[in-house]
Amino acid sequence: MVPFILLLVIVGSVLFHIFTPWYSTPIASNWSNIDKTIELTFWMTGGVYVAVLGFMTYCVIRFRSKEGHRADYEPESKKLEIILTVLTTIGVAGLLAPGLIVWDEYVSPPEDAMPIEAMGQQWYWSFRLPGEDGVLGTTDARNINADNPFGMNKNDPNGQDDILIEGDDLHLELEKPVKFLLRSIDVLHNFYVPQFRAKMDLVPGMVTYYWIRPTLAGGYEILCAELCGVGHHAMRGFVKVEGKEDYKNWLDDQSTFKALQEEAKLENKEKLAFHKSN
Ligand SMILES: [Cu+2]
Repeated sequence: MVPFILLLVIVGSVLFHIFTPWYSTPIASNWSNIDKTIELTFWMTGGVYVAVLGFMTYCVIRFRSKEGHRADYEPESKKLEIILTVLTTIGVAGLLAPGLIVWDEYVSPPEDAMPIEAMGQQWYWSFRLPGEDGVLGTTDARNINADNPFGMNKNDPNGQDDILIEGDDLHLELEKPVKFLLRSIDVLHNFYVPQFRAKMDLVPGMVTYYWIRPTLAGGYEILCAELCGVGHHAMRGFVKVEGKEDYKNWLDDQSTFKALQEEAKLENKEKLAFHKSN
């Protein structure tokens, strides 16, 4: 009965993975290498899994208890230890080495990658794009208030033309490489778009980054992939990958830091006038 159940587990696991209903989403970025490392990990760990269970099945049949037979006592075997050490070393190296190569690519953005800041807080995303100068202005968490939610340094000339997007709606131009700069103003978050095969933690106090080149037009969901409090499940955004023309139209509708500051000033003046007149 035991070997039969073990065999059933092996065959069942393999069949389940062949006919799994949980396929990856279609890939929408240049990171097919990430998929390849996942596949390699899957094949290596899957192979070991089948081999170990197969060996167990064999042992249960081959060495079943018999009247008058006793197991040998062999606490140490140099030969077996060497074989297992070498095999394990090859296996672990095979799992780690491709990942290191892909990681190096992942954090080495091309020169022409446009920086885009994704800012996370409980529990929503906001985005900042460099304006025409192509440079993001500096920020400081101490500057954050209702009129300056990004904590922009008001005196930094590079920040004046920065485009601030407070809705959870980011657009990207097809085939244009982007370097995502990730900033959190409260707790750990993680900027994840499954179709891009890319994610990374946002760590308060530092700026983390990775880059992608969107390769497939369409709308994708942005998820937070790091448990960040009771609203974590609702911390979602939307990214749209589109052609040059549509992207430019969207960009033209967005406001710069300077324009938003002037709006805020005007609003505050109106509020003040309203209070005085009452
Ligand atoms: Cu979260």
